[in-house]
Amino acid sequence: MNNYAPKKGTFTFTMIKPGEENQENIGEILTMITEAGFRIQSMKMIRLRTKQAEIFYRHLADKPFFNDVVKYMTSGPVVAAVLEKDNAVVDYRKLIGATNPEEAEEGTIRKRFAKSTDRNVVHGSDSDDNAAEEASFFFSMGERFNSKGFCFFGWGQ
Ligand code: IDP
Repeated sequence: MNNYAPKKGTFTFTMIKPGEENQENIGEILTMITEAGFRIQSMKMIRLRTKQAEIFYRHLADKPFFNDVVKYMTSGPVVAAVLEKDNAVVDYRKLIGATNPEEAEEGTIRKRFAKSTDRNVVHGSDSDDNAAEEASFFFSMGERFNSKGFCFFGWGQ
């Protein structure tokens, strides 16, 4: 075990969202992620409770679609992962594409797999601060592994 915390800017957080249509594409989505140069630092399948989804999406609490987002995100398991790469947040937002898949560029995950904004297949953190917060919402430092296979100790981010 080493005593280094993962440095901000070197990782992002993602979820593959619930639903049969996403479950059948988990393998292909993970392949797109690793082929784009991201290393998986942590990963698990988990079903969010309502309270957890409300907290995770609290920045949308005043939006008319908030309850639908919470309902959908708790409707089945998600695949949660921390992804490591230089410039991870920005590069991953590029890889997933625009929130509305109709506006997503060719070659992005949402363009390839998403049918609509409310079921847009993947989440990706939108800032380094949020990546750190979202990663620790799901994973302890003992569940995050560096490229040598050691987990982080977790002082500071
Ligand atoms: P992002 O996922 O691309 O970062 P956010 O604005 O943070 O986009 O919204 C979070 C999630 O809320 C989106 O991924 C999408 O599932 C849902 N969402 C955003 N805007 C709408 C909308 O106008 N209608 C329905 N759902 C929406």
